[in-house]
Amino acid sequence: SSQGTIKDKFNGEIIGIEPGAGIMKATEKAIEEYNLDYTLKDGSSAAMVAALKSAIESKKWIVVTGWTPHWMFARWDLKYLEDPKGVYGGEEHIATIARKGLQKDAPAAYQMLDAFYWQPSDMEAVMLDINANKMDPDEAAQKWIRENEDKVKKWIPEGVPKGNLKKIKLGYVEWDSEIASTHVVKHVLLKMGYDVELKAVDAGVMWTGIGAGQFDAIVAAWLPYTHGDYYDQVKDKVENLGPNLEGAKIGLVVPKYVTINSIEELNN
Ligand code: PBE
Repeated sequence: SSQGTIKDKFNGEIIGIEPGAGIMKATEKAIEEYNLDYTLKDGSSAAMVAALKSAIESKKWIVVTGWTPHWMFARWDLKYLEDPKGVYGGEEHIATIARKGLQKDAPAAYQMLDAFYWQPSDMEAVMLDINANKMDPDEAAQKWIRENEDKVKKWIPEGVPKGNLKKIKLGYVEWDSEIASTHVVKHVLLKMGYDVELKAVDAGVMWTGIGAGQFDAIVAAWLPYTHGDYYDQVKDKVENLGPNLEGAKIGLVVPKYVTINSIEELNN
């Protein structure tokens, strides 16, 4: 029989992350649009990477929900499966979103958040220190700041008052990419003399939280696609400070030794 050869090699599974992530919704859509006879397993970003690592160690086939920037591409030889139907939306950016009123309450912090902009390679360096080099996120962020003084200097406004708000609350999700960015922003704000509180939550809570003004800002908005639905629900209540990183992407990722190249081949 010609049935299931490829699918069996993948055990009929796509290894996902936690349910609220945009990439999970996109993958459910991909399963529908490509008519995939696969189960999307949910779990966590850490469990997904652990599954990928152990599959690679035994050269087994595995397909995971992946994204760029991510340290996994520096660590292993991986590739995106082609997405001819464009279900995963192509290239996008990560935006900074502030609550309304932050500019008045903490003008210097607001300006720093507005100026925050870096390259995928910057984010990857922090991610690699945390995940491959087992560094604490705070330590990795401080190291990056030390090594990139020129970039950081451009984000810190001069002669702008700190304002009445002394503590800045940042919401984020514990995705590797967002752990990196949020900790870097935390340490820049600390350098500026603010107190900073980080709150790790689910994607849904991050978005309702910024909409309700429970967070002062998030630097984890994947737009226009991955978090498009979440953003549409709060966009009138928040201030979009624009991209802090360009060249982001989501999709299905496999080790390079996997011999298929397109999502369409998953059912073969
Ligand atoms: N991610 C990382 C997130 C955005 C950042 C791709 C896992 C998501 O899917 O919502």
